[in-house]
Amino acid sequence: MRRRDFVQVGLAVAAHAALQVPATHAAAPSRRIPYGSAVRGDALVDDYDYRTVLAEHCQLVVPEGGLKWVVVRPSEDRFDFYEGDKLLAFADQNGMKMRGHTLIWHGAMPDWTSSIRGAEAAEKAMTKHIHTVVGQYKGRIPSWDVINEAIAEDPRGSDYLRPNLWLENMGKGYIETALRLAAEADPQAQLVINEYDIECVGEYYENRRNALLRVVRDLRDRGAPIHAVGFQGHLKGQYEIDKEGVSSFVAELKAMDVDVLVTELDVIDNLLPADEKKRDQVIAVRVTDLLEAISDANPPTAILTWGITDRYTWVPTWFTRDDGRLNRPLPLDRDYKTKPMMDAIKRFAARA
Ligand code: 9MR
Repeated sequence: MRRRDFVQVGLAVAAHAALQVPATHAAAPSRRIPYGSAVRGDALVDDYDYRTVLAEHCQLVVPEGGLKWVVVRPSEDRFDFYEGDKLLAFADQNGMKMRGHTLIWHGAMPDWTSSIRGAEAAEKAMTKHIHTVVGQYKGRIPSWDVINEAIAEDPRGSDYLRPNLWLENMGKGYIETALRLAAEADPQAQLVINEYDIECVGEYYENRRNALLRVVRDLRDRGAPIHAVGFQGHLKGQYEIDKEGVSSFVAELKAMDVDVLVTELDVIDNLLPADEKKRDQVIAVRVTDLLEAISDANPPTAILTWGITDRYTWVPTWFTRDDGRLNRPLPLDRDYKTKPMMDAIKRFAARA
């Protein structure tokens, strides 16, 4: 990247005034699928090159952590929108849209929530949270991951939902309640159920797709506001995409008038070849296979990767390589150079 192409701006983080980089290619030509990335709030402030590549490549951003309960709800009575506002300011200044992630998830919950007991208290806490957070960004965050990772790890029979605070206290209906609360707070927003491990070949993945279909069908039967399913897309590079399984899953959703999008794409590469060229090729193939399989039935409304550069990724937290080489799960390398994964996404987004 040539720094002199961009106007250096000073940092005045508190006012969120400094996150702007000069106008680039952020505005999406109409009819292409918008591409975006999860963003880390600290790097957004500290790393000029990071801001620049985000502005250059993305039409969408989503906070990797900044809108989770543990950040937004330091205590029962306090809401902290510093991180959300900071990213929204960056998005606004650079002609991007922002997605919201996430309202209801078992992870990243502050300790104080573990004392919530009983259906009434849980619904009260859920109502306050969703009304306040979605309300705060009404008309400004057009798409929300309302429900994240609700499917049981290994769904069987009636045990197809993952245990969490909400299921334990409110029963299965917590999903419908959360969606209705989000729709009340912003009737225009796209409301999404977001899920992982629904893309690859094998019974485990098939069971998880079927459980998710069951949830969506039930919501549709009850007239609940569910607009889209998010494929997180944390692909394990060693597994093939179930192209037929994914297409028929997306077709069944489409028949219920439910869209799909890709929300957290990356390719976990700890078991892929050491050779970087070979590794990058496999990664691009997996990404293309997933995007094609989805689009064969219904093109995704958006494609987001869970980070844009290998410099900032969650993957090594769980999937370091035995050979000591660094992970390469994202579209740009650690020096912000484009990899085949980015080419695959761009080709795809433009074609659609
Ligand atoms: O990438 C995120 C990581 O930095 C956080 O520590 C973690 C807990 O908040 O969440 C990670 O993001 C997860 C996302 O919110 C939901 N799907 C799986 C993602 C990767 O673990």
